[in-house]
Amino acid sequence: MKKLIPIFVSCALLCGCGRRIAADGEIAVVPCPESVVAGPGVFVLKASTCVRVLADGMADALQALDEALTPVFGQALAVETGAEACPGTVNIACDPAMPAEAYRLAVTPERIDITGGSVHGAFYAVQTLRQLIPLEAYTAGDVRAVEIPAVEIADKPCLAYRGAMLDAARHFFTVDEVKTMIDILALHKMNVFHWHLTDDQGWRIEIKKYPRLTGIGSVRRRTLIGKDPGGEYDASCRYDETPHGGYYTQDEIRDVVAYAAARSVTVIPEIEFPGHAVAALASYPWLGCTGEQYEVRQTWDIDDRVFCIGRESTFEFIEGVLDEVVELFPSEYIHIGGDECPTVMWERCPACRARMKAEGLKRPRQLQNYATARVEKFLNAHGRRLIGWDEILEGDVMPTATIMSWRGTEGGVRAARQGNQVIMSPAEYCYFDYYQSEDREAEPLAWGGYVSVEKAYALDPYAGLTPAQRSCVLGVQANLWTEYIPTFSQAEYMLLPRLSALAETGWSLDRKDYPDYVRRVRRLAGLYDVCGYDYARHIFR
Ligand code: TNX
Repeated sequence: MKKLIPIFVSCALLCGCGRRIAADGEIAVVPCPESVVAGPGVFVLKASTCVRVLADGMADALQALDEALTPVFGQALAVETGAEACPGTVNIACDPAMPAEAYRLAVTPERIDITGGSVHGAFYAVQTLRQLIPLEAYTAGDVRAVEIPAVEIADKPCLAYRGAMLDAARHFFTVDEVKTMIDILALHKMNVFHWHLTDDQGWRIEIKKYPRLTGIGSVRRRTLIGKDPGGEYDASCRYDETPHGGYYTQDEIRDVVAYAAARSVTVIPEIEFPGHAVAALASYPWLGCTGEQYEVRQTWDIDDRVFCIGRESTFEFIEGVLDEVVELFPSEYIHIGGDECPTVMWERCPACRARMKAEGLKRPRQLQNYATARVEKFLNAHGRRLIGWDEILEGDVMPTATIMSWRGTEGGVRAARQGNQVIMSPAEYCYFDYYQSEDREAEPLAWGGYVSVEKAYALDPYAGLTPAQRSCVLGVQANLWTEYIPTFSQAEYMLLPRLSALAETGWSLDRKDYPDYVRRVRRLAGLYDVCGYDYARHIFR
């Protein structure tokens, strides 16, 4: 990721010379605002224009404005506080009568008025303003003034939860890369970063009580490369023999959480339980049913080696981990995974069988319900709510759990019908680890599947639900699993522009229009270039 910081601007500021950049011809904002009314003329935003802050608590919106304009002018605009808006300035106000994430952005030849329902709304107004700045302003150099087209925008999101997941377990991404992901979410007015921190192939979060999780569990000896043989890991497999590892210290996690909060993004951590557990079991063999010493996994797919549900020590462990997790992450929701958890080890395990008997459980699968319910009680006692993948619906799910529907929308529909809250993330629309063009040969190796931008755009999170059931749908999420995504620039390439399509479902569900989105996203791609994000350029040909 390259950041553009022009070095020539100081001359323009000192001598008052420099160029005035004309407004771009069209107004094109992604995700689509609720209403856009173009007006006559332009506002001329200058390096000398003042920002006037009319409400308390707007610091994050102001910071966002600085970050948007510093690459243009080489410096932030001057800031003053005041009780009233002024002509010739950018005014930032708050109207608590509006929904928290709503905003109005009024650009006239006289001034720019930003009004947020809260700092979040004001932050989103700045994200919209970024898309009104002529793209040339970022590259021209020697910029003294930029024209912003006159427009009146009133906007608010349709869905409360607009998320994306990054799998930092299959491949590790640095704190700076994670922050870039958060920048990308913020640009698209997305408000949840789901951080997949543990899996068979790596444990990535420092837990003080259990230091071997990162001491042992954060490094795998080698990594399967090339095509996944579909679960058969034999001599024909090819490996990158370089150890792969990395983890986030608790200080780094606090830093990321604060960085995200300043961008109106909540970080939801995911700690996988009771499946996808091999890295944890490799660190502490007593967490498994047999006590065997395993290696951190080097291949992909589903693994039979999961947490033992028979022993109390497993619950002591997960509660010890979650104690630290809830300290680090202020989010209301904590994700405990719950997907793809085979029961074969439990079936053979005397402790698990004893647990089934003691709890009156008829099928091994119910051990997962039992374990999930215990973890949920623990989280609730800490004032938090549990999210799990749709597998937690199998058996008796607690009515208070939130379901992330990934195996199609069926799980979500079933959950909503029984009154559970739902986040729609069906693989055929939302899995951005799938190929994004039909010509697989021309693409980097991917998990499989095919999710075009058009398909990503077509997600209807309300399909199959009555109006009453729709209120159970919190929102939508894109998932970036990283088995075959070893670098962050490849992650950007897989995310963009598909993430903008998902963002529009979340923000603009009641006004989606694919041809119009295509027009607007072409313009947004220019901003991706400015930000130095990699993206699937061929989609735009
Ligand atoms: C299924 S989606 C998984 C992941 C894989 C992904 C690959 C889910 C909850 N589990 O462990 O990485 O497929 O697309």
